[in-house]
Amino acid sequence: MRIDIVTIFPEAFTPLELSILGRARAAGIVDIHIHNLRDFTTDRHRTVDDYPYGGGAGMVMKPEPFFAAVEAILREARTERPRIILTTPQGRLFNQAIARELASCDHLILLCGHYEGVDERVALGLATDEISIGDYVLTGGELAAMVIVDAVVRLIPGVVGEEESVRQDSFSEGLLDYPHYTRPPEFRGMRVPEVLLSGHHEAIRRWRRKEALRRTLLRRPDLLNRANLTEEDRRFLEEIRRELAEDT
Ligand code: 6GU
Repeated sequence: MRIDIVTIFPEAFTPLELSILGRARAAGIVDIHIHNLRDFTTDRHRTVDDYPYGGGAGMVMKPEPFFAAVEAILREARTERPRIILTTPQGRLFNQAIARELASCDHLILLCGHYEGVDERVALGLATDEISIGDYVLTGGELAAMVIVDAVVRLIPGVVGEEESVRQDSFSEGLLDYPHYTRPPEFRGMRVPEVLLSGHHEAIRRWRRKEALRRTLLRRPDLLNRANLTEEDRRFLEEIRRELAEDT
């Protein structure tokens, strides 16, 4: 997969050189190019923003440098139908399903928004997608772009060591993850649940499934309505509800 990022802060993207993402780049699984938006300006001051038509506070990012940057990327990459993603708090809310969809693409171009906003013609005439990473406001789209790249790249086969760990992780099935423990068996008065030390694989599987359901019910009940629940899951949820009622 090829990923191009267009930003006024190219130096903010060093995290993409580290750890799993750094290894995926070194292995040639993903080819990431960072572009300075100012390199696509034509004036002496390399201007990327201007006053808003209609007045009001703050500056608006000019459209021409974004169009010039994408056109230069397309001339170089010659890919068919890249996804061109504008990061903006007004976008579609990013989630695991969107990450999966983007992970199947050959080419992503991410445009990082800033200031009060980006001239609407970038959304209308250039971007194929507008994405937000959550209901809060960041000073710029750089962190959002890195969140999207991280979530997408780890889904590409070969990037994360064990395929199984990607398949089983939180949200891949629409539930929160179960609790994890490692040694020691007791730490500061907190004991590892006995079943995990038992070596009884079926009992461990059942415990993990039930605890994933318990956490989802308590912390994110909204996820349960959309999850694919089995008969066993429904029985576990009944048990959990009964246990909760007994505790009060
Ligand atoms: Cl994509 N950009 C900015 N500036 N703020 C955000 C965001 C994006 N997603 C959530 N907040």
